[in-house]
Amino acid sequence: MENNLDRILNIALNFETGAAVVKGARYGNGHINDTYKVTAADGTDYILQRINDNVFTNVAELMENIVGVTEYIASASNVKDECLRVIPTKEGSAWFKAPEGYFRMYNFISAGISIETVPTAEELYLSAVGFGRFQKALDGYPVEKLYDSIPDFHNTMKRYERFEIAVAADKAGRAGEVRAEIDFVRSRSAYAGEVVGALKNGELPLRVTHNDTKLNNVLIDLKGKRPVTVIDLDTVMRGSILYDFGDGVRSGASTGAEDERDLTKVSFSKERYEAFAKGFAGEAGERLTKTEKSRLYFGAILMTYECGMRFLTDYLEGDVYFKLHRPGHNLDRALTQFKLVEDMEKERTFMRDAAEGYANGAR
Ligand code: ADP
Ligand code: GN1
Ligand code: MG
Repeated sequence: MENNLDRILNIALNFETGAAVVKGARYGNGHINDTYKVTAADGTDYILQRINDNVFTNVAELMENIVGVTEYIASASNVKDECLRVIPTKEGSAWFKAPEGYFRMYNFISAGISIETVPTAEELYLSAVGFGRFQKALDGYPVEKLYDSIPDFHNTMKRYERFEIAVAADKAGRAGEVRAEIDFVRSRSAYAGEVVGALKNGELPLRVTHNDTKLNNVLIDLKGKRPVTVIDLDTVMRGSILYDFGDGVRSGASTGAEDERDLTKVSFSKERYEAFAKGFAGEAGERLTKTEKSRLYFGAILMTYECGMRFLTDYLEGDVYFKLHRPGHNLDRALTQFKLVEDMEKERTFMRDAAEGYANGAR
């Protein structure tokens, strides 16, 4: 749903900004929420978001998670300006319910930007350092305080079951044209149970993880060559560290965009994988268990497989989840992910050695 900009400004007036909000525009490239950059009469910028309540069905719990995590991180930081803060409504609530849906406001962090293009190895390294530090920063966070904002978010088994249901139902009448892609997912169904099983039997520990560590969810100061802030905290929940490592690689180590149509431009970059491994495992590696260190690399294959399967499922279900900018967008996205999975499968040894090596401080 496109929200009318006048309404957006009106909604912004309900939040505790220093001065009244006077202008605003759509902002960013997220696939889930509707994001606006708004500016108050005193020149201060804010982020106003309509929360996608189709995806996040319990907004109160979602915002309790985010308030808890942002306050925890800010309390330990000396650069408060660079910390994500929830701006309350004038009534003191963390969200505002308008007829259009649920809205929230954040301080606008201008010290860094979201990289939306294919990153250089150095840029990806910086993003990895950012996500690695985020992981460390939340190490002591009381997990019992966190709600599952999306239950089974990275339960790849459940994702696989839903995929098979979507194939069988074929709601959008598209299954016939994507037989090869359906076969691709089926032929690798064994991936789906690997991490879920290891978490269940205790081989891998549950940690507080971000779960959506894609490149544009960390703001980078390109001039200062440093990560500034990890954003998009909707999915901070219990998870495996493999997910955070994996999604960073998925989104950053491709030579093409996530929705590139020319698949000859899409391949797995070993150089950028190495950069991500160095940054992430270099920051967070020390505290990892032996099993985590040795299986970190598999998170990259799993997250890419899972994400491709989610795009394909959404295509089969008639494009009900991810934001689209053109017809066939979800299928284009699925195809890039499957190409990357194939590439990564040929590089398992290299991937494992690099991630484990950096995690052990031995590379
Ligand atoms: P989505 O869940 O839709 O991905 P995000 O929270 O990631 O939504 O926001 C979308 C984009 O808006 C981000 O990728 C980033 O570019 C920008 N953004 C979000 N929050 C902030 C913020 N506090 N300061 C600056 N930019 C932000
Ligand atoms: C979504 O919200 P955004 O755009 O950062 C999605 C991720 C996917 C990603 C693929 C809550 O991330 O899980 O990996 O798109 N977020 C949610 O680009 O589903
Ligand atoms: Mg985002």
